[in-house]
Amino acid sequence: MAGKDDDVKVLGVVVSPFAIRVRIALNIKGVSYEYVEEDIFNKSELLLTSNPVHKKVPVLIHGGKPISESLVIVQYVDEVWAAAPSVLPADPYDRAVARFWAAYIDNNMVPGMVGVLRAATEEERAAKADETLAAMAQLEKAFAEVAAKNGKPFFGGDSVGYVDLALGCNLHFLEAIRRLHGVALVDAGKTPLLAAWAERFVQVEAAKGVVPDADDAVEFARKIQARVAAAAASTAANYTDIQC
Ligand SMILES: N[C@@H](CCC(=O)N[C@@H](CS)C(=O)NCC(=O)O)C(=O)O
Ligand SMILES: *[C@@H]1O[C@H](CO)[C@@H](O)[C@H](O)[C@H]1NC(C)=O
Repeated sequence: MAGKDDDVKVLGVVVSPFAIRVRIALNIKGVSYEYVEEDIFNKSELLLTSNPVHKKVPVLIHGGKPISESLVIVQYVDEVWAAAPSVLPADPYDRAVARFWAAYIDNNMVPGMVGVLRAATEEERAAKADETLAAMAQLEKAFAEVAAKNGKPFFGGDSVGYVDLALGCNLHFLEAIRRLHGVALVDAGKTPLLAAWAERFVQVEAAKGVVPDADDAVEFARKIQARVAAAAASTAANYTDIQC
């Protein structure tokens, strides 16, 4: 059996929010790992065999054993490298609340954000932006009720936790949307607490070198938009799309 600290590999894509979560979690824990950049338009055999169900990044391979789904991976990392700092809170109720908000981010905020990028019409884009803003308003409220009320800088308290990872990994795409479409989904006017939180998040040591430049997200978003347009114009019935 592999030791706790050896043989850790992450299959990722530099701009993938989900892969970024996992990499920051490993950095928080001080785990060294091999990072393998995937091409999601031309997936490696290792990715296809490690995550045969979804065929998506990230995959964490620990001692030869693959684990998929970013939020599942982050929990695994928190449990295997259990020494502080913790990513999830210790109290069961607080853990449940953190899981609730992480799920909310993935089920409500992320689809809106991705929808803004993939929208076929400006009308659809505006609707998706509204959907994302509604989710952001909920998250602003959640932050106000927990962290800000106690004077804490992060959802996780004094340091970055589960909800911070779930949300913070999307910031470069939110900035890409602002640059591409002029829509501010986190801004000092509408969500002042989250705007200030976002500035703190990217400064955290564990996030440095992992959170990509918004330019890279812009380039990736353009690639995805070109594919969406090509798919719309195509009559190929077997077209299967890439999700991000
Ligand atoms: N729910 C998954 C989402 C992972 C995901 O969507 N990954 C994208 C990259 S951002 C991907 O690998 N897409 C490839 C595809 O859709 O075939 C997670 O949290 O890990
Ligand atoms: C896909 O990746 C394989 C190696 O994994 C490489 O040999 C091949 O040229 C790539 N194809 C494209 C279209 O990039």
